[in-house]
Amino acid sequence: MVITVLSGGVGAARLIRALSLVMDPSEITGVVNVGDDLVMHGLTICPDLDTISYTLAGLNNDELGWGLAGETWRVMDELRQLGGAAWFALGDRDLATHLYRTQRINEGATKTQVTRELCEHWGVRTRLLPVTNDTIATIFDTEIGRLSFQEYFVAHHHDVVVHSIMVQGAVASTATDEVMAALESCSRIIIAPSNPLISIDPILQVRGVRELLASRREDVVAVSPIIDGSALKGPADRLMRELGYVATAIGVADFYQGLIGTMVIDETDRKLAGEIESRGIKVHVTTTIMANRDDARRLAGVVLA
Ligand code: FO1
Repeated sequence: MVITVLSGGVGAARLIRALSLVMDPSEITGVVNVGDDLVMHGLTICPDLDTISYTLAGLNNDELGWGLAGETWRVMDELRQLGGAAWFALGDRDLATHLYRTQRINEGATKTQVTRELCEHWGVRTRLLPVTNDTIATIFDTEIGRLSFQEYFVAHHHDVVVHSIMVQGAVASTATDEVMAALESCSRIIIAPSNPLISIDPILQVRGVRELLASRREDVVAVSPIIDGSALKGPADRLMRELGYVATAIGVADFYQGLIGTMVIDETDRKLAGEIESRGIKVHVTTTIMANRDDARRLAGVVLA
């Protein structure tokens, strides 16, 4: 079976790693959010693509949840002493990735090409595709004004009230040919347990993606990132409440209404299954927290069943 996974960062990385336990990793394509991408110190940084590729290569920093294992911070320490912008921490090893990507982009390569080169270098067999090679940027209108993604997420620790979210550039963007071909030809599309509003929505807003999913609705399976009313990591539950959704698997089902045929929810949320099914969505209940390899295998099995 060939599958495509719509992916944010950590939640998607773990799901793809789980799927790789039960199927050939080269039959998985990750279509990855680039709405968090930024240019800092002149370097092009793609946090979600890097989180997934580092995780699949076994190089990820588990403690931080981003960046590389065994990281050192000498460049950032020096930069801080100079009074430079060090709030978005780029580790010494991680910097090499951004330097390489930026060099290749300056030479005329696309993010798609650079991602392929990096994955080949790290021995990642899953195909990772940025959803678009156009520039899109997730922007927050908040109680303290307009913030870029990383200003909201890192500088303000996602602890300000959000009034609305926009994906700048999305209307004029197009999904790459590789992305559209993967979405059209795979036997199943999986929406990873990533934040629906800030990780998956920017992918859906890229021209062509939403319509494609709607036309293949019966083949689309979403894994809920909200368990018992909370997100495992990050601000998904808070943002859903602030933007008028119920912060449960039901809110997730409402957000994906018309795009998915099946939803996988956690055991803890079994009581919500009937209400989700009443929206015309099939429900599978299992342990969605991947605390060990057995959990990961079980979830992967359910998603592929
Ligand atoms: N997250 C933080 O909380 N603090 C940081 O300083 C930080 C730096 C950083 C550098 C490179 C990178 O790829 C990711 C980084 N992240 C950092 C994580 C990132 O902000 C978020 O995980 C994603 O954008 C949300 O998916």
